Amino acid sequence: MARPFTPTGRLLCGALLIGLLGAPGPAQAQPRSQSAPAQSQAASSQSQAASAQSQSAAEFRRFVEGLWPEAQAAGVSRATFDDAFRGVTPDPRVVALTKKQSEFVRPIWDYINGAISNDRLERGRQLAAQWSDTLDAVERTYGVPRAVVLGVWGMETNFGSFTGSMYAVQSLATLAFTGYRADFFRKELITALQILEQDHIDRAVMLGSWAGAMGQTQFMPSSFMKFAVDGNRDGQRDIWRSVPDALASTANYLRQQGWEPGLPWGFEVDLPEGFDFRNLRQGFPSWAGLGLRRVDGRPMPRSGEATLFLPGGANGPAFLVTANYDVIKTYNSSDAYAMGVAHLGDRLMGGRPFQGAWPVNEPQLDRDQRVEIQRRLAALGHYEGETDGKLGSKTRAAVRAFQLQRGLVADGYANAAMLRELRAVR
Ligand SMILES: [Ca+2]
Repeated sequence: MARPFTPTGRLLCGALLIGLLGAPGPAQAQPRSQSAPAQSQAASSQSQAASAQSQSAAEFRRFVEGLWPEAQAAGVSRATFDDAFRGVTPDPRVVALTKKQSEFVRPIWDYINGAISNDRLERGRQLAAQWSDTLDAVERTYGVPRAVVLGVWGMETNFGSFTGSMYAVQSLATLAFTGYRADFFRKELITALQILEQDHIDRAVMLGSWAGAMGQTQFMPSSFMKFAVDGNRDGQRDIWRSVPDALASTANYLRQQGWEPGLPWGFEVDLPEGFDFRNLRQGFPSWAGLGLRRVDGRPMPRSGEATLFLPGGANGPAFLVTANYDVIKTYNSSDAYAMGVAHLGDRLMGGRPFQGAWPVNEPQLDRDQRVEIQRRLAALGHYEGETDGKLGSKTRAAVRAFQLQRGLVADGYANAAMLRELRAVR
């Protein structure tokens, strides 16, 4: 999930993917500082550690008890509450993962190449065949193509092969307790308790990622409540163990987020010689009129609008993306993730690898340099987002505004050359 990630109704992807993406979220979120227990100078470091641990355990118990009024107000019984927290302590693995994930952002092509391996394609094709009837039904009911549903399933959990083994209540309680986006995770924790209260799933099966994203396609508890459906009509919405439930729930999620049936997410295009990069958003017929061609040789759609997207700059692969691409980004707002979902789905349907050449030999910006680009764009009045070093659509728009103002090729691409341009502004 998702960066400037709006903490409502969104999903989080699996811990592995989040680690690669540097998503979700705020590098600035810090674990709550623990008040140090009084220690004598003579105390050994071992007993200090033990004392800190027991202090922390007591604090955690107070934190859990402090949740009770909220849980009760949400309709959770005391029996469910006690059972949910039985034996639960803060999970140090969760804390470690929150610190790990925002350190490094891989180039989009590295991420996509890593995510779409031959093994994953093979597994995806097998499962697409195995679940073909289910996918037919999902397409008919929700109007979301199987390619996209399979793309999410593959990117989130490698088609159910790594759904996460952490008890969701423990992960969410750890995050809420340590203060990592505490308000968001506290609400998700209360919702997780409601899921147990309503007997949707047993505690022993309520497993997921470090961030509490659960099941085959990694729904947060709030997304489970809003969007999970009973795909196999057995009376349970089991996104953990039932593939039909998980696939139907994912399609329902995408549809409810605004998926427009019949509109592609987008596709790769060839740009004509002398293309004017000041063009950004047009109807498909206008794009065709400007000389853009799909690399797969198929005709341009007759209707619908699309935005030109150049994730590797003017010389890299070019894409036209639609409002449905933005719907994929409600799952996880990273472009690398959304392109991964879209492209994995296309490849599973027989599509070819990207044809354009990524700038693989270009030196990569480090975090300080990415932050500097944002800071300089902000100083010039082009950028109002966070200076977090995460180069997303806001940064791209700011780069583009700067390029247009300076008469540069307006590809919105932030790289070392762009940083040099910004540093040269007097
Ligand atoms: Ca079911």
